[in-house]
Amino acid sequence: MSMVEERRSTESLAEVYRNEGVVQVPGLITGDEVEQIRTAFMSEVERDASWARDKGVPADDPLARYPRFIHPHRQEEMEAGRIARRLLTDERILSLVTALIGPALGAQSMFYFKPPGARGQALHQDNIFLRAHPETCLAAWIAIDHVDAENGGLMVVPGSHVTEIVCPEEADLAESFTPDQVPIPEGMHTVQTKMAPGDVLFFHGSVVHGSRPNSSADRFRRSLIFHYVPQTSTEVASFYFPLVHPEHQPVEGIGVATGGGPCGEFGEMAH
Ligand SMILES: O=C(O)CCC(=O)C(=O)O
Repeated sequence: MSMVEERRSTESLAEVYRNEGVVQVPGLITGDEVEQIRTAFMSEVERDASWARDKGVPADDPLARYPRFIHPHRQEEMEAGRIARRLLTDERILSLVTALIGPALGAQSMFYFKPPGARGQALHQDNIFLRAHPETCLAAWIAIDHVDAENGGLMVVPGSHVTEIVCPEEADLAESFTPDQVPIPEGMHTVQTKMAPGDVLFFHGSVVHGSRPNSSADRFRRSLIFHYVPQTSTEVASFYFPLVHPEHQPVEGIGVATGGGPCGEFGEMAH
């Protein structure tokens, strides 16, 4: 079965997710909302992006002017932050998240601008960072532009959700702005996603995924990304606290994952 699900029944989405660890839902967010998100984040990054700098990005790198925003939902003083906060617990997204992993908590928001010429992000698995235990995390990757191979759309390895977390090797820094890369699991292969604005790609915390550079002349590849963890998690890495409850209730009983995890201190930073 294809990971792009045209039929909108929740059962069929959940079945694709169970089999592949990844499922793409077309048109979940409306064109007007996408436009509002794009405008709010662009005006914010063009106003002041100094707080969002990624480590080790040189001043002449396209990502220096357009750094990704980490946890914008915590910055309610800016319009982009209020939008991220609202969408993190939006019913359309959350009901699918719940169908895939059960009742969930918001753990992270991110916005990638990925302008023309920007490097991508080497293949990785998200739960090495979030360390949600005993289950895993789930990403909801919302396309804000048309994304494809040329502008560095996401690549995923369907089926890799059943693999363990693998400790990363060194990535090629000419292609990736992050330094770590995991290999493609044996017998599996990457699939290049193709998404339209408003499509949402949901994927499991063990799914190997990443992206190549934006090699287009003039096409941004913007995406708003959320990460969720099951409410039944007993541990999550400290970087993701405070977790966001869908009804904005206090979150109790989830501990901070300690001890560095199997591959060292990946849980103390964004990914
Ligand atoms: O959008 C990308 O290029 C990478 C994003 C990613 O890896 C993630 O959301 O975990």
